[in-house]
Amino acid sequence: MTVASRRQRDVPTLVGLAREGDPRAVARLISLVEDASPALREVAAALAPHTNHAFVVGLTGPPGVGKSTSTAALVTEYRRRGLRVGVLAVDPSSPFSGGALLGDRVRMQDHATDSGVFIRSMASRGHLGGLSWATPQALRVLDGAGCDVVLVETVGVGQAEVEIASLADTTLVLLAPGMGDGIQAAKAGILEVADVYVVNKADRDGADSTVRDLKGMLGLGGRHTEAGAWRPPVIKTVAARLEGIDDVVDAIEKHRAWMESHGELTHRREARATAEVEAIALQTLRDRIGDLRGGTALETLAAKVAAGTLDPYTAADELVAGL
Ligand SMILES: Nc1nc2c(ncn2[C@@H]2O[C@H](COP(=O)(O)OP(=O)(O)OP(=O)(O)O)[C@@H](O)[C@H]2O)c(=O)[nH]1
Ligand SMILES: [Mg+2]
Repeated sequence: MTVASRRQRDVPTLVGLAREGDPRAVARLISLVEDASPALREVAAALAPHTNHAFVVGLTGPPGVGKSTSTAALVTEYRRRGLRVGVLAVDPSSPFSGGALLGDRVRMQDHATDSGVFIRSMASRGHLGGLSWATPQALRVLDGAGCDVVLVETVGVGQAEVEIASLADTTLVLLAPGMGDGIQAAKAGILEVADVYVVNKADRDGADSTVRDLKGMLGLGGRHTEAGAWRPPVIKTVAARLEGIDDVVDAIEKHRAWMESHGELTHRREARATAEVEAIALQTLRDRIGDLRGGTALETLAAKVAAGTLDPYTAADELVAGL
């Protein structure tokens, strides 16, 4: 049996098993995605008919604010509501994947034996933002495996918030008292990406003033102050004691209902798909340009441009015409 035909047998079998909730099949499919396996195309095609069910919730915020604790608490609440939950923890600093984020795993221990929960850590492989390029595909795997909700946790390191927002249906931004969050939040641009604010560690001093600061800032301007816009609520939680977590889930549900009634959910998902298709198409074009005339076409044209015998636009036209 050739490698290709073995793969053809494997992928549909894996997808079938994943759809039945087999955690090993889910893990295997995510590994294929992460490793950019040649089977990626086939995996994507096999999953497509079974996707667009899961609701994606992104959690971001500064280091140590309680994202992992909140993620675990949200899993508990969603399970209480009878939903199947997937968790993707994306660690921007870790060169490891799969078994990384031991601390997070420990926090997830309660859920480790629950067949209604899939937990996966991913490294971001030095990708500029906090998120791995493989995250959208991994989301599809969890979606295809029948998750009703997928929680994506990533640490807020600048660009990551923007990326998580482009990936999630609802984005939670977590803050905690006494982290200078007000100004930090504004600086990081997270006022633009949050659909729901969570002020965690509300058992600590200063939670109320953090809430006040945030509400004050939300009134100052930005997309949320436009007429008819969604107004992000600010919710206090003590994630470590599961306090306020039901309110967070209610807020997510409200945001979802708002998006559905305003066509925003479709809009967000289409924008996400647009970016994804475009990225794949551009990569394909780049690969084909690289292959042109045994890989020498670009080099030859570039030499002419550098020597001043050809202008760059004409060179680019020639390159494109050769595809
Ligand atoms: N007092 C208090 N501590 C909390 C609360 N939630 C989380 N913590 C603690 O805060 C610390 C950090 O929590 P994590 O959930 O690991 O925070 P994180 O945002 O995931 O951290 P990174 O992934 O490292 O950025 C841990 O020691 C938690 O036990 C809370 O509501 N109150
Ligand atoms: Mg964490």
